[in-house]
Amino acid sequence: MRMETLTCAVLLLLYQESCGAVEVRPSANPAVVGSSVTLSLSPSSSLNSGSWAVGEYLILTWSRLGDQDQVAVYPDHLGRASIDAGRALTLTSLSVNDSGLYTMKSTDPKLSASLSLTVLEPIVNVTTNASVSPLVEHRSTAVALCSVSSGSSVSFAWFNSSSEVVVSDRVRLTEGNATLSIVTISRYDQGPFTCLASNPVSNATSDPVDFTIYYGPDNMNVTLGSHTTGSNVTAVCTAQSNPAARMHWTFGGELLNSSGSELELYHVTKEQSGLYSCVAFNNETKLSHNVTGFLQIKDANSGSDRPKAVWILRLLCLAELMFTFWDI
Ligand SMILES: *[C@@H]1O[C@H](CO)[C@@H](O)[C@H](O)[C@H]1NC(C)=O
Ligand SMILES: *[C@@H]1O[C@H](CO)[C@@H](O)[C@H](O)[C@H]1NC(C)=O
Ligand SMILES: *[C@@H]1O[C@H](CO)[C@@H](O)[C@H](O)[C@H]1NC(C)=O
Ligand SMILES: *[C@@H]1O[C@H](CO)[C@@H](O)[C@H](O)[C@H]1NC(C)=O
Ligand SMILES: *[C@@H]1O[C@H](CO)[C@@H](O)[C@H](O)[C@H]1NC(C)=O
Ligand SMILES: *[C@@H]1O[C@H](CO)[C@@H](O)[C@H](O)[C@H]1NC(C)=O
Ligand SMILES: *[C@@H]1O[C@H](CO)[C@@H](O)[C@H](O)[C@H]1NC(C)=O
Ligand SMILES: *[C@@H]1O[C@H](CO)[C@@H](O)[C@H](O)[C@H]1NC(C)=O
Ligand SMILES: *[C@@H]1O[C@H](CO)[C@@H](O)[C@H](O)[C@H]1NC(C)=O
Ligand SMILES: *[C@@H]1O[C@H](CO)[C@@H](O)[C@H](O)[C@H]1NC(C)=O
Ligand SMILES: CC(=O)N[C@H]1CO[C@H](CO)[C@@H](O)[C@@H]1O
Repeated sequence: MRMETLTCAVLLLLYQESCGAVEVRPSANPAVVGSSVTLSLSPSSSLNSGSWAVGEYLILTWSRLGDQDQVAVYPDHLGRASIDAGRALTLTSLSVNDSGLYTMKSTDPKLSASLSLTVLEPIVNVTTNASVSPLVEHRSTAVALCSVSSGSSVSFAWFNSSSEVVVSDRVRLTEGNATLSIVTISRYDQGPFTCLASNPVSNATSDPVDFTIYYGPDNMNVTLGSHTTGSNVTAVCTAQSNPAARMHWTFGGELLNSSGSELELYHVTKEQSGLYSCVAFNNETKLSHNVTGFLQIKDANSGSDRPKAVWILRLLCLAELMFTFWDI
């Protein structure tokens, strides 16, 4: 007898299921609100009498009389709890309050086992509330708050397009990552941003949040180039700006009669050579920026290839002269 107990204890350490030890195996853990869960005993055994309890509260008791099972369900679980021949407990219509430590106690034979069950509410309706008013680059802070209509143990994560938002000196995640703040926003922060809410039983993503960010004008360029007298010149000015910048042109300090990103000059003369400025203004950021370029206008009849050709001709003449000398 003593020897047997010792062997049993050793085996128990090695392998719990020997020596009449049982463990509780849940069909789901965590389980979802509204669903059912079965807490099976492993190995399954037709124990003669015992009880199931959650915390200190009895759920049901059973005992076998002859070949008849007598099961008594306590009022708190009436209609929701049952056991099968293997003494597995099934609970239906689970609520969050069903979370707890479930213990099976058998009195014949003497055995007990327990399991901590968690019941979670699935996530429903992930929404964000973000400011819809436009933001100004380098000046505004963007804030977006994520919330769910229902769901337990929810954790939040934010995505910028498809990559997860990472915290930096500019980007903050607060309130358990539910709130995203971008301080001194930049033009590259327009998103779309989405919030992923998840718990061990479900997950859901919010509608995308797009920020409207006003910026610029900056990174301006102007293309002028080289032209000949009498030709028509089209110069183009570009700027990064949101909303699009309004543009005008100046030449020698004078405002030109041309507004918009394109400057058109017809039948140009040499006097129109010089520095041209394109001035851009963004009416939302109230910022102005300009870029200057040189427009070169040359005489149409004095082609630049002429002098070169003359020199080559002269060299050829010289060579011919030299060859004539050698021949002599
Ligand atoms: C869960 O328990 C709380 C208090 O502990 C109670 O207010 C609530 O009504 C219970 N919910 C359900 C579904 O039993
Ligand atoms: C989702 O949540 C928003 C904000 O909390 C609410 O206005 C809306 O009615 C909810 N929709 C559903 C289907 O629950
Ligand atoms: C977001 O919701 C909170 C309260 O739920 C409200 O105080 C806040 O003004 C809302 N923010 C925006 C940008 O709508
Ligand atoms: C917030 O998100 C970070 C990853 O960006 C994660 O490491 C952290 O555990 C999250 N915090 C909470 C409270 O979920
Ligand atoms: C969002 O993604 C863009 C493009 O990768 C990046 O430039 C920007 O810094 C990101 N913003 C935030 C707040 O993660
Ligand atoms: C979201 O839930 C689906 C199943 O509904 C699962 O396949 C996926 O891995 C989950 N994603 C995350 C990020 O938890
Ligand atoms: C310049 O523009 C004028 C007016 O649009 C046009 O009549 C003329 O043919 C153009 N000249 C050249 C060289 O394209
Ligand atoms: C400015 O251009 C418009 C049409 O493009 C023309 O009607 C107007 O006479 C021009 N004004 C001057 C001062 O050249
Ligand atoms: C800026 O100009 C646009 C049109 O170019 C106009 O729709 C907008 O109302 C203007 N904004 C301000 C602040 O004047
Ligand atoms: C261009 O910008 C400079 C300063 O950045 C300013 O001094 C100058 O007056 C501007 N020129 C025009 C034509 O607006
Ligand atoms: C399209 C283009 O040429 N962009 C250039 C405009 O000028 C800035 C500098 O002011 C350059 O960085 C851009 O590449």
